[in-house]
Amino acid sequence: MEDELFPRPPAEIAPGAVHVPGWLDPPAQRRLLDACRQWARPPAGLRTVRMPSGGEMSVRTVCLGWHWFPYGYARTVVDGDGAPVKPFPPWLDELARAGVERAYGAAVPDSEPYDIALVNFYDSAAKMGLHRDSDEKSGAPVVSLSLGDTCVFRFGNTHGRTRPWTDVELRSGDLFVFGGPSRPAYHGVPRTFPGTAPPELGLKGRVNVTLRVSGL
Ligand SMILES: O=C(O)CCC(=O)C(=O)O
Repeated sequence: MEDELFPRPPAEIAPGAVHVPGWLDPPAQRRLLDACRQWARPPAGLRTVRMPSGGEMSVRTVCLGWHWFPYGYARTVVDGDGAPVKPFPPWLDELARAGVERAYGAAVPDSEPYDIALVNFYDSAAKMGLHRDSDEKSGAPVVSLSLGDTCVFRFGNTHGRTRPWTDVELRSGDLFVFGGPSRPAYHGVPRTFPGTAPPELGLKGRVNVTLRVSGL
């Protein structure tokens, strides 16, 4: 953060939606990326998600704790190799709670532990359409951590995929938390900026880790 020419202060993008630039320092980014690389291995590793429409998501994903498929959660990779989903490690719950506390200045208002991680890998062409995270039964805030290439994160409204929205640049190490009235907001990633990852991270592309409470 201190290397920025123009400092990027934390910002509330919408009620309950907070962007904290540079929250993870380079060693913490490295540790999280190393873990993502382990999680990406089979069985129950990185996969391409096929939508009910027949199309494929351009992002590749691996899940921890609960396996997300369109549109639900399971304990096995029901739309892939069938293997049990990898466990959600307790340190990710601690990281999620620390993220909420940093964003809101207060502890998570929900006592259930974080128990789902979706790890998304974006190559230079990958993007994610506007959608809501609505398959969880808990209203606890979603915690998003970015690694590697910078992206445009589009944070919309709770009514539909149309404007108004706010485009936020998420860089490696940034934290974004959305909860409260913004928990059901549409959001997506219309583009990344290939080649913008910090060279010392050793990542070509972008990785996003979203942490959620399933309520299941
Ligand atoms: O990659 C991102 O920043 C957003 C990911 C996302 O929206 C999701 O996993 O539902």
